[in-house]
Amino acid sequence: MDFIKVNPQYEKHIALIELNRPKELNALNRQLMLEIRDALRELDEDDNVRVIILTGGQKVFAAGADIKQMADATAIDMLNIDQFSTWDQIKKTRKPIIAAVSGFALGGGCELAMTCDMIMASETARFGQPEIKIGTMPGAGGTQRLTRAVGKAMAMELVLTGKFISAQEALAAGLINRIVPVELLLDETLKLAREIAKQSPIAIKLAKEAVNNAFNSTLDEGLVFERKNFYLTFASQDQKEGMAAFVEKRNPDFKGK
Ligand code: DAK
Repeated sequence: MDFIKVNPQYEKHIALIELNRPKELNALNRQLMLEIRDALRELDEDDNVRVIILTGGQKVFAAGADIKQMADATAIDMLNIDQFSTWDQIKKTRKPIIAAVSGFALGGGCELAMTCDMIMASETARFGQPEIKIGTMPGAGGTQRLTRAVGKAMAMELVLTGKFISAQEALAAGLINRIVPVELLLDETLKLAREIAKQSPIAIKLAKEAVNNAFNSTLDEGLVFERKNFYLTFASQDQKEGMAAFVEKRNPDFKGK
């Protein structure tokens, strides 16, 4: 791995992926994206991992796709490069992924954060879809996920002007989960990850799937989907353990079975 650092057991059940191309503000070149894809695939299959944190470190999350690498591409080059395998892998990762964003999350960087399940931000975080300023437009979900997260008015403004918003504005718009001081970003993200990692991994997986399904279905379809996943949790030992622990007034010990 040249452009990311991966620690599958940063803490018990919590994996950390760190983008590591600091001089280029973690610009997402093709190799970096493939490295994320491969790391996520492995972590999703690793039974010891329950939650994945994706961060760019304290200075910058990612300033977008690598403009220098894309500048001379033709439409057919863009079509032929299998760019979506990474984005598809993020989307189909069944374990929760938390983005920890400090500094710029722009273009593909903002899209990367939005493809994760939750976003923790430091007070220096800046979000934007500035592709319009370089003669193009978002291509990895920016017009779709941003609009669903913040609504049409703000999404339209960000996509059509390329302006950035602060962490405070992103919080008010519902794009992120919370804002923490820069030096506490990883600690606070770990606290959230621990809260999730101690739950039943089976229930977490099924619940994540059901929430995501809300974006792709009518209310009635979504409710049916939710109900089936709810029933399925009752096939797990974890559900028996969780409810027995409640009755016995003790903490549950979930095994993911
Ligand atoms: N690509 C390549 N290099 C970048 C870069 C980028 N996106 N962003 C920054 N860098 C490089 C700079 O060129 C500079 O390199 P040197 O000149 O030192 O060699 C170094 O990082 C430091 O940047 P600056 O000197 O510019 O630093 P500043 O603090 O002055 O400015 C900035 C920071 C973030 C405001 C500025 O660097 C900037 O505006 N960067 C570009 C932001 C941007 O336009 N991002 C959107 C790119 S387009 C798709 C998937 C994804 C995408 C599309 C399709 N498919 C799957 C189909 C995504 C597209 C995009 O993200």
